[in-house]
Parts: sequence; C-alpha cells; structure tokens
Amino acid sequence: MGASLRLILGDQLTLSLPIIQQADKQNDVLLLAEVNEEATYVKHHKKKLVLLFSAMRHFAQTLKDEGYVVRYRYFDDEDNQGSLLNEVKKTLQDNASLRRVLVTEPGEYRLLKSMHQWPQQLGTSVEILDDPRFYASLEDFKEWAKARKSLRMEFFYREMRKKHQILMEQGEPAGGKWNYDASNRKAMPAHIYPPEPTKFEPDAITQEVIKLVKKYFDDHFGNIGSFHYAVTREQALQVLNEFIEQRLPDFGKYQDAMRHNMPWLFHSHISFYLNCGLLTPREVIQQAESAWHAGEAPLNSVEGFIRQILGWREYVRGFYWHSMPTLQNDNFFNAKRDLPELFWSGHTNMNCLRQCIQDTKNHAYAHHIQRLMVIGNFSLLCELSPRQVQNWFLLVYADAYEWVELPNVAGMILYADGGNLASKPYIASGSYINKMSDYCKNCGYSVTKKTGEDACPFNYLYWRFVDSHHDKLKHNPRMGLVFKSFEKMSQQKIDTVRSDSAAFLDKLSKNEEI
Ligand code: FAD
Ligand code: DLZ
Ligand code: SF4
Repeated sequence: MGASLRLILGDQLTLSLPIIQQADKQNDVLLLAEVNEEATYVKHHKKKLVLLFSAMRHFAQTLKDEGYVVRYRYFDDEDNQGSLLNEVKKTLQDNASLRRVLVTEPGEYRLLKSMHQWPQQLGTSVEILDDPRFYASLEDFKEWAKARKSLRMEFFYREMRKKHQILMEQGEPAGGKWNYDASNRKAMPAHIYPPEPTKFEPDAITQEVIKLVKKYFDDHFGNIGSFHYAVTREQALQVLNEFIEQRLPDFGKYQDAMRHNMPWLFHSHISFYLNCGLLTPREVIQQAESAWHAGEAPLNSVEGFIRQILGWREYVRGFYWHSMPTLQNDNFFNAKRDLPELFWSGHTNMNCLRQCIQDTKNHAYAHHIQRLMVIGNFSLLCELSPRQVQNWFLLVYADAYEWVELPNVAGMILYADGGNLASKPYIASGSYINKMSDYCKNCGYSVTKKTGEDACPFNYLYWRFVDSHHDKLKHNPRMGLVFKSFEKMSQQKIDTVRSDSAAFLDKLSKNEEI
C-alpha cells in the first residue's frame, strides 16, 4: 500500500480516531495545518481562533510524544500554502514515499465537496474515513429518517436511549419517564450564585497564538482579552469533572435561566471541547450517568443534560447531512431584512439583546436560551435574512461548525425549513424573557407595556408575526391557542401592533438606535 499522509483537521483532535490509531509510526506522516482558508471562510471570533490553533499545537505535541511522525504547519510559516488542499499537495511533494492520503470525514458540507475533488487535483487516492465519535452514524440516521413522515428529536432520542442502553432500567426509561422537563426550566432566584467557571492561565503556546491572532486577525469579531479556555485534553477533562461535581446537580432546574452579566450559570461549557475533539460524547455521557447512579446528581438534571448530547447534538448532526445542501437556502417566511449593525456592536436599548450580544462578543459563548429565545427570537420576529443570520452564528461562537450551527439556526430559530426540524416556530413575547431572567429590570423598555414607544418590542413584534404569517401557520396544531388569542384581539389593538412594529422595523432597517 505504501506510506500514507494522514490529515487531521482542527476539529479532529481525538487520539482514539482510527486515522491516528491505525497509523504506522515509522512511515506514515500525520499532518496538521493552520491555514488561511479555514481561518477566514467566515471571520471567526478571535477567541475561537486562539482556542483552535492552540489546541492544534498542543495536540501535535501529544502526537509526537506518542511516537508519531507529525508535520505541523504554522499559520505564519513563510511557505504556508494557505489551504488544506495545498498543504496536502506540498507534503506529498516533499515526501516521495507518501502514496495515498487519508482523512476523517469533515464536519462541513463545503469541505466534503471540496475533498471529493482532491483525488483528481492531487493525482493520488484519497480515502475519507467515517467519524466514529458520534453515537449515530450517518447511515443510522438515514435509516431512522427513512421510516417516518416527520422527523422529531424526541423520538430519535428515545431510540438512542434504547439502542445504547443509556438511563434505562429493565427496558424502561430510568424513573419511568423519558423526559423530566416538567421539573426543569425554573427561573433562578436572586440569591443563587453559580460556581465560577473553570479557568486556565494561557501557557507559552497559547500566548504565542494570542499574539498571532492579534497580528493577523485584528479585523475579526470579538474581544480577545482574558482568554481562559482549555486547550489540552487534560484541561478539558478538568472542565468536565468540575461541571459534574459542581454544576450538574442544578443543571436541569436552571437550564433555561438567564442573568445579567452571567453567561456561564449551571451550564457545562464543554461544547468547545466536544466539537473540536478534546472530549468525546461517550465519556461525557458515561460520567453524567455515573453521577446519577452514585446519588451525586438528580435524575431530572442528568436526563436533561444527556438529552442535549445524546438527543439534540446527535439529531442535528444527522439532520444536517440529511438536509444539505438545501437547508442553507431555505427561507420559509421569505425573510429579507439585513442583519442590523447592533449584532456586531451590541449597542441597543433592549437590555436582553445587549447582554446576549455582549456575552457573545466577550466570550465567543452564550448559553442555549440566550441564543434561542433572545437572539434567535429577535431574528425570527424581525425577519432577518436566514443566510446572514447563519453567517453570524457560524462566526461568533467558539463551538460553531456548520453541522451543528445550521440546523439550530435554519431549523430551530428561524423555522426557515418550514418545520422539518422543529414542530413550531420558537417565538415569545417579553413576558417569557422577564420570567426567565433579570434583564427586564435594567431595560430601556417596559416589559409590561404592550404598545407605545417604550413598550417592550418583543410584545408587539410577537403579534405582528402571528398576524403576518397566519396563512403559513394556520394548519399547525401547536399554533392553535396562539391564533385563538389573536382572533380575540380588537381591530384597534391589531392596528397599533402593526403601526408600532412598522415604526420599529423601519428604524432597525436604517440602523437607527432601538
Ligand atoms: P450545555 O447547556 O451544558 O449543554 C450540554 C451540551 O449539549 C452542549 O455542550 C452541546 O454539545 C449539547 N447541546 C445542547 N443543545 C444543543 C443543540 N441545540 N444542538 C446541538 N448540541 C446541543 N451548539 C454548538 O455546539 N455549536 C453551535 O454552533 C451552536 N449553535 C447554536 C445556534 C443556535 C441558534 C442555538 C439555539 C443553539 C446552538 N447551539 C450550538 C446549541 C447550544 O446553544 C450550545 O451547544 C450550548 O449553548 C453550548 O454550551 P454548553 O456546552 O455550556 O451547553
Ligand atoms: C475552524 C477551523 C479554523 C479556524 N482553522 C483551521 C485550520 O487552520 N486548520 C484546520 O485543519 N482546521 C481548522 N478549522 C476547523 C475546520 O474548519 C473544520 O475541520 C471544518 O470546518 C469541518 O468541520
Ligand atoms: Fe428584553 Fe423587552 Fe425585557 Fe427589555 S423589556 S429586556 S427588550 S424582554
């Protein structure tokens, strides 16, 4: 067969991957490359670049310590080739003994398409290996999806629980229920203070990368200061362990809560590491389940947490590959408004939006409900262009890769796919945000006012959305109650909702202060 060149992508930093385990330590070359094409296909948040480049550099060192032959290409190497393809080409030119190329399947459609051209472009065989880090292979998902009219996460999740015997007791779900949401999703009382997130001082490698990102990517979104993320597997395991010990017991209860200047709350903060390979879903789920068996965390929290990973994470990945390439162009509501400037600046009098965008800018992180019920809800109600919203979500979060970002944006928040992923649009008025957060107390708008200049914009935008999309949504059984309430509204109130919304959206389109 001859020696092989084995390309390891920046989000494939997992020692147990077959591409690494099956490598011949004497002859094969493992290639990791920091390249402009991947760093700029969207202008990733500066902290995402620091995280990935530093994690790649540390991982390369681990591979060398394990005895592999590693070729590492730094972003500022004088002859850096700028793209993965060209780095592979150059490596083949420099090593005549390398006869074939191997790579683990990438997480994004654009890169997979491009790799399909590589054999021709390189004149060498290119083998694309499955990514076994997920519980469900793409074939498994296809099989599951083939058998049903509509795809719903909840049913997929139950199948996964049964198939992998997770939280199961004698063939039944642990505790007798599949889902403990009724005990979850509480507001967080003011006297509850979550533990500080696990933080690491940047070591010499990370400091080098911070300098590099400041030099070459200064025009990218986000603040680079106070970088404290894990960049090695050992550190990522510490984040996981501290989550299990300190936060998991309260995770379920406060999963949907939001608090002023506090993005971390009782969440795990492990998506960065799961998605780039420093942690695997199996070890995370095993640890959470063991904590329940040991009586260290209640079932509602453990089930709620496992559902996010075994359910949502696996489901969106299957859904992505099942729905591409059309998903990226879906636009069920024909939404066209340009992304407003405030998505970049965070300048707005709407405190909830300001907080969520500032958290995003500072940390390349916001938790799920901030993404879904504040930024997402706003994007849907204001009919922002799906392509522009997708681009924003792909570049602002350090855990963002298209396989996970796009279904959440096009499917979950924008309903741009017409309901293939979600059973109804996730829309809410200000009262939901008020119930789940303390944002409204510090807001320029009044959450109790429904109309008028100082009324919370979510209040009238919500009814405007219901009014405008009646025809497209009237057959959705989950929208029945909403339409019933709308029908009871007086014509005068509907007129005010329409005029307040029109004035607000006009200002938004002109990037005037809102
Ligand atoms: P926790 O709340 O502690 O949850 C545990 C884990 O569950 C997460 O680490 C993640 O791996 C998984 N998870 C939870 N919800 C989802 C979900 N909806 N889809 C997939 N996995 C999930 N997650 C990403 O990893 N990358 C993204 O680019 C991304 N974009 C999103 C965009 C929008 C509009 C929305 C609504 C959600 C998005 N999510 C994304 C899902 C979720 O918001 C993040 O996974 C979560 O906030 C990460 O923080 P955490 O690790 O503290 O999560
Ligand atoms: C996200 C990212 C960035 C910023 N840089 C690199 C890089 O320089 N080299 C690399 O191999 N991978 C990088 N990545 C991750 C890839 O973009 C990712 O593998 C694809 O998007 C597929 O998920
Ligand atoms: Fe957000 Fe409305 Fe509350 Fe202000 S009043 S924080 S805009 S929900």
